[in-house]
Amino acid sequence: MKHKVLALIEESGMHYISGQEISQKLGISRSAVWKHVQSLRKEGFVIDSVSSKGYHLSRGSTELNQTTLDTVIARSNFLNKAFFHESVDSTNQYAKSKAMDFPGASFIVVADTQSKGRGRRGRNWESLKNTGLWMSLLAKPDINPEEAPKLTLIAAAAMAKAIDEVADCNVGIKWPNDLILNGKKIGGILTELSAEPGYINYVVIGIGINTKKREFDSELRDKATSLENELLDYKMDHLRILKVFVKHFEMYYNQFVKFSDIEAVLTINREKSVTLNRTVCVETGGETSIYNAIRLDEEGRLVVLDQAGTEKTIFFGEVSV
Ligand code: BT5
Repeated sequence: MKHKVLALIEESGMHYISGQEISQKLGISRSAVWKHVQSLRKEGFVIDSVSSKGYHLSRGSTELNQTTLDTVIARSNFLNKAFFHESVDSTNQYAKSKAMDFPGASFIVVADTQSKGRGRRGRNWESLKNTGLWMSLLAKPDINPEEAPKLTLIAAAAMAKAIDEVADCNVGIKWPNDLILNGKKIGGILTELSAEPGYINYVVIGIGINTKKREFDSELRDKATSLENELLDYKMDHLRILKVFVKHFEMYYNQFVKFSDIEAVLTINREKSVTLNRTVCVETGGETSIYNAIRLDEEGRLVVLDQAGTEKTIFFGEVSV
């Protein structure tokens, strides 16, 4: 309930919101509202109160923790639950372990560090403490399992847009799951599926974004970067990125799940693509071939031309440019 009180105070922005209005909206007494406000103040939120006007948030927290994550959830029409941890093996793994405990629920998992962060095909994802945003969404969309790769494109579009807005930059997308800034990787997406023929039990969409200024070790030095490394004026703020991401993600997700519409998502993926109109190496089934990437089709698949000029459609695979 505390985070719902906070969400209402935050939503009123520059204006004050009365204790009466909060108590009516949430169905709790005014003294309960007061107690929640006191508890939020103890957590560092600076909430002014003026007797004739009500409450106003003069300094919110920029820290991502269970309380602030709950505030994000309180505003969401898609997520029902949030888990914040200082450390987990992998947020994807943690989400999967909770999948059956909350039937019908969609939720988010965030951690400060992951001891076994994973990329695709069992690769390692470096996730040192407080150097990036490490998160997973678990959802149970009523779609055909074959449609699930589109969720990666939705996440890529929503996160690229969120970072652009928050950090004032222009993030590129390397089809299908890499986020690129100034030619280097700032983030990646790992979508995992539990499904039966024609039915999705759940899907986990894991996203890692490097935010803090840092040196990467030898293996990553030439290919990885972070927002603070690339953007002089940017100061790490995971909470803002997450809020804006969730807003975009749920809009695209609802449009997709309810109306099978990913037009806006495809437009963003096309506009931001660092893959199209380039020569690409595509690795599928252990074989690597060189193509020219020419477009993303209406299903979000990569259409390429082989050396002989024949069109091929790539459903998934490892693409390097
Ligand atoms: C990805 O895989 O790019 C998907 C990464 C998903 C990570 C998130 S973090 C939250 C959630 N929980 C998890 O356990 N995973 C998800 P892929 O395209 O396979 O790229 C993996 C490759 O990226 C590695 O082999 C490294 O070369 C490189 N890499 C590893 N850590 C990196 C980092 N922090 N930043 C940039 N590149 C990295």
